Amino acid sequence: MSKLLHDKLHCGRYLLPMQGEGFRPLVMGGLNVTPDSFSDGGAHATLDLALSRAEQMIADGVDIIDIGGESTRPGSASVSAAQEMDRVMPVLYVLRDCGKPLSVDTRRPDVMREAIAAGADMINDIEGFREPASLAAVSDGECALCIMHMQGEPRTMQADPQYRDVVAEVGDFLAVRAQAAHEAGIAAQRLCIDPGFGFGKTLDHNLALLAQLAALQDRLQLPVLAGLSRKTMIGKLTGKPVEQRMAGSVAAALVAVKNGARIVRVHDVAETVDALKVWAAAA
Ligand code: 9MG
Repeated sequence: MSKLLHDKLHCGRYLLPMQGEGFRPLVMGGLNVTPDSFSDGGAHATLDLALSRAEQMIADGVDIIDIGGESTRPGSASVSAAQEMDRVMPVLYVLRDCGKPLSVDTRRPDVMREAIAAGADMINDIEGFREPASLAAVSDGECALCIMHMQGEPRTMQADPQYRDVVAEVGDFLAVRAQAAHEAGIAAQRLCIDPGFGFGKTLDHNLALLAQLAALQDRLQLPVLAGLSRKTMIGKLTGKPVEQRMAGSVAAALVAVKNGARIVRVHDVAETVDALKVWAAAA
C-alpha cells in the first residue's frame, strides 16, 4: 500500500488513521438533503427522513457522514447558498453529537463557514476549493478538506470531457490545489484528494483513474477518497439502472481500496462495510 505524508487525517474533532496502526479503509455515507433525494413532503418531512437515513447509516457501520444540499449529478442545476444552508444546517445541528465525523459537501464559501461554525469536521468540495474565497473560509480551525477534481460543472460536465492524459492532468490539478491549501496555511494532515469519478469523465477516463489510484496517491502522498457508488460508469459496465447498481458499486469500492483508496464514498453502507470486513480478513 502506498506511503502517505501523514498517518492520520485531522478531521475536526477526530483523528482518522490513514495507514499503520489502527488503519482500515473508511466508509463515507452520502446523505443528500435535496428534493430529488426525498419525496416532496416539505422541510420537516425531509429533515425527518434525512435523520432516519443517518441513523441507519450509523447502525450499518458508517465512518463519516457526508451531508449535501445541492445535487451534483450530471445535468443538475445549482442552488442558491441560502437554499443550500436551509437544507444542510438543520441536519448538521441535529447530527452534531451523533459520534461520527460530519462532512459537508459544498462548493460555496458561505456554506463552508456556517457549516464549520456549526461543527462540521470535513468540507468536501467538488470544485477542489477553486473558488477564491473557499480556502480562506476553511483555513482556520481543524476541519479536513476533501479536494476533488471536476472538469466543467455538473450541468454540462458529461457533454464531451476531453483529456490528453487524464491521470497526469487530474494529478496536476490536485497538486496545484494542495499547494494552494499549503499557501493558505492549511496543514497537509487536513487534506485528502479525490479524482472525482464521473465528474467530467468518460468510462475510459474513470477506468484509467481507478487503475492508477495508487500512482496518484504516491505522487501527492495524500490519502485518496474515491466515490464510485451507483455512478453511470457502474451502469455502463453492468448494463443496470441506478437502483440496481449496488453489487457493481461494492465491487468498485473494493477495487478502489485494493488500489490504495483510504476512504470510499458510498450509498450502500451496510453492504460495503461487510465487503471490506471480508476483504480485510482475507487479503
Ligand atoms: C458529493 N459527491 C458525489 N460524488 C462524489 C465523489 O465521487 N467524491 C466526492 N468527494 N464527493 C462526491
